[in-house]
Amino acid sequence: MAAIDLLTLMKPPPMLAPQLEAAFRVHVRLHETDPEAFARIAPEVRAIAASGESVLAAALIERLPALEIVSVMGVGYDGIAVAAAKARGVIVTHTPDVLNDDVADLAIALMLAAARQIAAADRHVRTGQWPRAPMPLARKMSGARLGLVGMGRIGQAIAQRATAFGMSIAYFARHRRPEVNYRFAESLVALAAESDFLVVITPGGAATRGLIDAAVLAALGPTGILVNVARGSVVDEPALIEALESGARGGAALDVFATEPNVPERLRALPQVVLTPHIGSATTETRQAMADLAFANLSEHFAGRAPLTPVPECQEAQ
Ligand code: 8YV
Repeated sequence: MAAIDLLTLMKPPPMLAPQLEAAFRVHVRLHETDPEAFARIAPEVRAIAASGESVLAAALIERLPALEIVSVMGVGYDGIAVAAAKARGVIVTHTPDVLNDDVADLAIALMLAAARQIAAADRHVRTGQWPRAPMPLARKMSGARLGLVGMGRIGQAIAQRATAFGMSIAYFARHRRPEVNYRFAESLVALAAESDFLVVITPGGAATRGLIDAAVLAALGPTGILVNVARGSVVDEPALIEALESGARGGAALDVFATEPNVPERLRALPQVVLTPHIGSATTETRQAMADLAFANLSEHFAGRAPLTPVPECQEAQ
């Protein structure tokens, strides 16, 4: 495969870079860093490596006549023009399942952090406030009501963990999932209205843009806690900031944002909000598993076999 040209849309992480370098002629973000050099190699590019946050527009696919496969190291691929890739016979792969545990673990950590005000408590100790005053009382999580927006593989992993906290669980998704026993809410607003914690774990992209809007936040109420471990695009961020600024005491815990890595100053100023920098899958173990699967998809394809984990839209093509 060493003679195969591969373009990366991201700076390849350390667990993926050596595998790619050993197997391909790797062009790291050449379309952005050196458009002239890119124009020379573009007709030869047969593979793309991307991250879950990468953007691959149809226009770039059009410039790559020899492109065969796009391997995303991430479960989300909302930035990839899958329809355009498919129309050209280009297969898109991603890395599902290997990150379910980590993202579900982080969702629970954020729920606890928001309810028990862990970040504020840490600041309370560090800034020497403890001798002057106790922390205000927090909110109990065990036994509370969890509403899940999305009931895919990661949603199910979150629900499984929440069960151990004695939480009652309901969900809303585009389709009811007969294989799970959790209660299906008739609408997102209805789910929000009956939840203490609303956890967002649904794919990003056009279909879910701004799904968590002012009406959903109003239904969640001033003491409800919003947790987002999906994509920033799913939450109407200005509406969330409005709700929090106008007295939502429950708060929010967010791992993803509308325009990463930039987080609005108004959001950062809110003490009842816990913020993490898109770390859902960011453990050494999981990132290695994701890199290995992203690489295996490429190597299987170029060995003449079907890639292991094509995105759903590309599965019938196999
Ligand atoms: C990573 C993600 O941020 O899997 C996803 O969809 O958002 C994350 O796991 C990223 O894709 C790592 O490359």
